[in-house]
Amino acid sequence: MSSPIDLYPTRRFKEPRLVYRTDDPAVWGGPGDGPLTATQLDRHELDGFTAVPQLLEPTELADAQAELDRVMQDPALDGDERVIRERTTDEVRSVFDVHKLSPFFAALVRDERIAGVARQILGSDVYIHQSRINYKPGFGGAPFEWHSDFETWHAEDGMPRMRAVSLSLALTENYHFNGSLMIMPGSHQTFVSCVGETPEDNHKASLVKQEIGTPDHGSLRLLADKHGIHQFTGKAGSAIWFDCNCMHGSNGNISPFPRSNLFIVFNSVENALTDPFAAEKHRPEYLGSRDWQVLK
Ligand code: 6CS
Ligand code: FE
Repeated sequence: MSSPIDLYPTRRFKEPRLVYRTDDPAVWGGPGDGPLTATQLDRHELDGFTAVPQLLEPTELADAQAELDRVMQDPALDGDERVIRERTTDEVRSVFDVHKLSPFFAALVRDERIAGVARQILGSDVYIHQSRINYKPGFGGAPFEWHSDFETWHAEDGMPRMRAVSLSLALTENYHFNGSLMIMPGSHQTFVSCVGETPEDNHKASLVKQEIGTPDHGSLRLLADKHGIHQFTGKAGSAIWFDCNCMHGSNGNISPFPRSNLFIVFNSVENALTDPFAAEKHRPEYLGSRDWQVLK
């Protein structure tokens, strides 16, 4: 498979670079294409995210939380590589492929309130690039360092363009003190070319603590000075749509309350993966799907 021209070179130069986003809007569809209004789409283009105060009805939320508990305790997943554990406590940090592991989540991601918005934002049919539960347990859930998801998906998975959007759906309440998501609003317009080559099988380390593909402090300071930092809080059942190139991260969780979110990445069918742009080989299917089906 050959790769198209690399608009976003990363992990290649000795010094970091800031690169303007090229030709890829955050919003590809219009108000007639789905549930979001023109005002919401305009804000999404400017900020790179859209908050939804209540995506799930109470009964749906109760079912989703029961399914979360079932997946987290499923003995069939013992030793499965799709289960990532915290380095120090051995507690579950993430479970990947939840839309394949759970018929409940498989149906949920196809719901018009979810898939319909993804199609509207991306202006095309979509498929699931990656899905996961981020569990962030209480008493020691570790942080996620500042990063752009697109940087990793471009470098390690071969995602050519910025035409992917993520949904983070809160399954427990996200307080400001239990490691909730922070985004720099508007940062999706700038690509930070990161320093450092991709080691072999980098994902085995990066999913516990990302070190390669995290921007240098100077670039982060520039972006934070320009855009500020927004911290999301919300009840269980609330959600955030955010662009693949948003600069984001989250603190550790020393509170007793787990911060568990369902995280689904939708990619446009017109943006399917090619060879990785900065890695020897692409990552496994559960991290960056190549064997996908259009979401119907
Ligand atoms: O590896 C991934 O696909 C995602 N996880 C991490 C920790 N960083 C990049 C991306 O968000
Ligand atoms: Fe991320």
